[in-house]
Amino acid sequence: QRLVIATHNAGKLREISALLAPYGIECLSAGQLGLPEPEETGTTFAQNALLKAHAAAKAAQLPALADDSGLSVTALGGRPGVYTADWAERQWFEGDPGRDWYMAMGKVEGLLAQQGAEVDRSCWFSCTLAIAWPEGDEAVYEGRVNGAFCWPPRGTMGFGYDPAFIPEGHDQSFAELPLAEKQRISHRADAFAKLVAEQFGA
Ligand code: ITT
Repeated sequence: QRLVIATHNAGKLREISALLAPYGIECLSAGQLGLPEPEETGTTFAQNALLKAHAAAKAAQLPALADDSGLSVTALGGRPGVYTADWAERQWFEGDPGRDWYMAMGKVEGLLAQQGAEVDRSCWFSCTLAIAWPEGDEAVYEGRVNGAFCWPPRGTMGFGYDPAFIPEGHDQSFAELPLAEKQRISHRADAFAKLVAEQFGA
């Protein structure tokens, strides 16, 4: 079975490939196939995940899996949420597109700091996975992990906002915990458990 992983985010691709490894699925990345990156015009995680999955399935004529995810902060009314990637300005590192995650985390911290030292720092990561087939069928799975926003950022592993997120029940950030632990408890792992139960009979 072949599956296109419809993401241009290297951190996500690494985690998704590892989560799929036990199921004997051949993963092809959107980058490897040279698929275009569709504009994320949706206002919900599900809309964006479906948009990316359908675009890739159609272009590659293969089933495709997309991941739309983000960090929601309680005291900020759930922001940045669907706009988590947009809060980081695009940067160009020697010709490679990238984003300034430190700046984006600092923006969250700046807004929290305005609410005073006693501000509620609770937040959660959401992950919505969409799988689409070239014929147009689709399915959606949602996952979540609760935690606290920490400042300054800690750790060098993971990607995106990992250094500023301390999952519930832990003292270390997602960027300090071993990847195996993140893969056990993350929003992505939560959504994956639902996906594999239904799609891969695990
Ligand atoms: P694709 O659309 O190509 O998959 P993207 O980075 O644009 O890549 P999103 O629109 O879903 O993806 O943005 C989600 C952002 O949320 C992502 O760029 C990260 O900064 C953040 N994020 C999601 N999951 C995360 C995780 O496990 N750890 C840290 N940050 C995460």
